[in-house]
Amino acid sequence: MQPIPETDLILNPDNSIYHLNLLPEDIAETIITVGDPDRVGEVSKYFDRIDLKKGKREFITHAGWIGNKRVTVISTGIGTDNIDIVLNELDALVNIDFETRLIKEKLTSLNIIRIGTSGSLHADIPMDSILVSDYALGFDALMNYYTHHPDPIEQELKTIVGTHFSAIKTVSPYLTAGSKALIAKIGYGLPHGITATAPGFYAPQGRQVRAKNAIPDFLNLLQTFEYQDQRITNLEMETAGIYALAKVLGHEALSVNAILASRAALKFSKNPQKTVDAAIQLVLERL
Ligand code: R1P
Repeated sequence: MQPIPETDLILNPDNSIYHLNLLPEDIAETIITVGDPDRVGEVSKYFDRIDLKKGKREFITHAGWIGNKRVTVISTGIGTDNIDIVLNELDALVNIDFETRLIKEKLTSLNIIRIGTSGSLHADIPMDSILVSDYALGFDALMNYYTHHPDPIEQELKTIVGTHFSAIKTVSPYLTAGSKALIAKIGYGLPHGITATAPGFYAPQGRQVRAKNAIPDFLNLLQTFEYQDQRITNLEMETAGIYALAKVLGHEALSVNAILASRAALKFSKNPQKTVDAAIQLVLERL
């Protein structure tokens, strides 16, 4: 095995990983990710003890304890391009020996739980509800750059989804399941479905403001997809990258979505902070 060159795995002078600015001992095996850097403190304020606060760019990290459990919360910023950085660097922190630059013989599997905000696609998913992603469907291009192997169920769903969205020529949507263990532990009793991950906020999520939308039917296509008991429930910008890269790297991942917008009712939440806080408390109680 050849050491990973310093151009492929960049470390800072203090041996911390390049973007996250973290040392291997800084992170727990349970990681909460949030998009908004300001949400990190909204999570860690519920920790019994905080023993680390670090950050660089949009990647703010707090680590601490809830009872006997060590937990890390980190912000990813927006989009699956940032997820590429966060997932690879979290993985390197546990699975690469920074001294030898070799992959460790014994690999560590992290539990990665996203607490994000999202818009629902259907009138029966109420505003301010908390929804769990059984699957994530990526309309971004991140996974074109990685070798990944959908399991038979993922492949079947992916093929059916591909036919439904065949009018969209620019991408071939990728589909990955969330961690069954984390869904059972944290997601029980909550509405659930397929989360669509978009590579932008406006036209890529079917919004029309001033720039003309090239796929005016996109929202309707999302809303009308149905296969067996699965439908696309909500839209956001990170979950597909998290699910797919976690799977490639051997980690467990779950996405919990605070529903702040209803694309069916054309309304936005009157109390988004309260809904996000409810999602945070629910996840922390069930960890
Ligand atoms: C867009 O406003 C951002 O909000 C959603 C989207 O996925 C995107 O990141 O999630 P977060 O609130 O977790 O950032």
